[in-house]
Amino acid sequence: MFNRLPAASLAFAVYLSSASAALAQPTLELRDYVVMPMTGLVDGKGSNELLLSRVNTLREEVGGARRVFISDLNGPLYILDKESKKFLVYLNFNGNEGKAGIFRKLTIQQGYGNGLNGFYLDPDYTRNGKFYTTHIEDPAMPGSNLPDNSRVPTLNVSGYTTTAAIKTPGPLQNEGVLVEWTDSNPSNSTFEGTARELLRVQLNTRSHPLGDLIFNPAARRGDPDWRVLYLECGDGASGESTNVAIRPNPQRLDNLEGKILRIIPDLNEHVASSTVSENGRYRIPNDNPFVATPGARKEIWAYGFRNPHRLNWAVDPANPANNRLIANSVGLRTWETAYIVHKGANYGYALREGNELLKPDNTTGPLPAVDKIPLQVGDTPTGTLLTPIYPVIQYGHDPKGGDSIGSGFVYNGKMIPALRGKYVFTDLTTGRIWYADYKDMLAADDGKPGTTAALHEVRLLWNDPHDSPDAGKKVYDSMFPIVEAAYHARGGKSPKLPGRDDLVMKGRADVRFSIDANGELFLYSKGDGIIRAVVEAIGF
Ligand SMILES: [Ca+2]
Ligand SMILES: [Ca+2]
Repeated sequence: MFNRLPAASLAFAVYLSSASAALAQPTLELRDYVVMPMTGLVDGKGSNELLLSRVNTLREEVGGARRVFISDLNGPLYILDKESKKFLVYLNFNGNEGKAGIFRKLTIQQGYGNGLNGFYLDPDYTRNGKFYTTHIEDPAMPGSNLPDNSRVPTLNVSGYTTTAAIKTPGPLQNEGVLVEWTDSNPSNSTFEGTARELLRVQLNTRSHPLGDLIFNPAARRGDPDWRVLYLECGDGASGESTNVAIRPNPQRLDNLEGKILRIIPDLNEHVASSTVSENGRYRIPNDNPFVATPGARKEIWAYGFRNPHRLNWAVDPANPANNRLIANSVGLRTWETAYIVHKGANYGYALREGNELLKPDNTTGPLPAVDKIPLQVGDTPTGTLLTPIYPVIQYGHDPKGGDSIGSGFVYNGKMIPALRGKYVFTDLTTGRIWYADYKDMLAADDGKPGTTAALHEVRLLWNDPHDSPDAGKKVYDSMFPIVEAAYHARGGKSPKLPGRDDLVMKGRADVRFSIDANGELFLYSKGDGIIRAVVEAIGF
């Protein structure tokens, strides 16, 4: 297997022989890809300000070759030229007082998911110039909630109006906003065109907001899922609240918190098989599971989640019947989880955490003998009993595991055949990486809470550019020391990495995977603001 490695220096060869045991274990080789423009401060005060760049998504248009789109929660949506490695600001969402961007009430100071939280290109972007974003606003901030184009005159806002926020029971703090953008010339690297607010949702707190969004990459023109948008809304931290007025929000079908939603953003798409939403801005497919349930939000596709902040589609090129939507959801005190998302299914939170019972005091225990959850639409549960659906991946809050699952992908790229059919994912806090065989995940989706996919630890091989030239590549147990070294090399002054960590008190590695249009993997961290490419897999 070692002959797949690039030519090594003498020092590396010596190192390799002493580390050959480590390399016999699954190892991903990384190469630094690009350094994000710094939007944080090396001597920042709050935990968000300390992050050198809150890089949050990397997307590439279908058929794209020369550029990728990269978003930073602090406001910028960039286009990166893949050849020159130059960033151009495509749109800037941060229009806080004195800032040049679009949204006056964008909130970025506190809360991991606050700011420009979600971004996804329409599958037909290259032709129609459409893309979708989610961002978080604090209604208490000064200024209008209408977009300000005074510094972006090519954004035409003449017809723009906001929508009534979809109601959420209980005390409220922020609002999540979904916007459709239409660039009249998608071939250049500047934005010129229009925007439409599609949806606005009330959120109980600044935690677990409206966030990730995705189109089914396997859907083609004419398919029922073509240009149908899946998006997730976290529970606004309602489910862990001791306030009984909001604790059931992830279970209640009359609000959007703790849900995965499915809508048709374009009013002209699937007209015969859908109805126009309450606010008139998008369509709801007729086959959504709760369109006929009185009092239920028709946008809901699945529910009972805490913070399903990363969605991805697992695509099996050999058998499309195996294609699944996967949600990675951050746990409360005990379990990190990945779920296969099924239409209409109840994923249990806040009555379950992982494959255990979650009690009102937020500790977990064994499942009840009769494992049922009542259907609840409004204030009180109904008499209808449902069986909750359990995770296919689960790991515990432990320094060897983590306490905050990041994103994951089933690899379908060309560059690293050894990774095909494997689901690789991160923990945000510890920076640890694992893989599961996708077939094991499908097998664990069996209705049995006790069966989950086997997890395999993944190590990392990386050449620290700040080491002496002959130091060579080293093997790392996790991304944590890699990010830590790069954070300090970029001038970060915090002795520990920014972000909360209740496990080892060293901060957060804050590492996520993303994929380009070819399915090739990238790892990026908010801590050091660096994107790295996965270039090789050894020992898989
Ligand atoms: Ca353009
Ligand atoms: Ca199972």
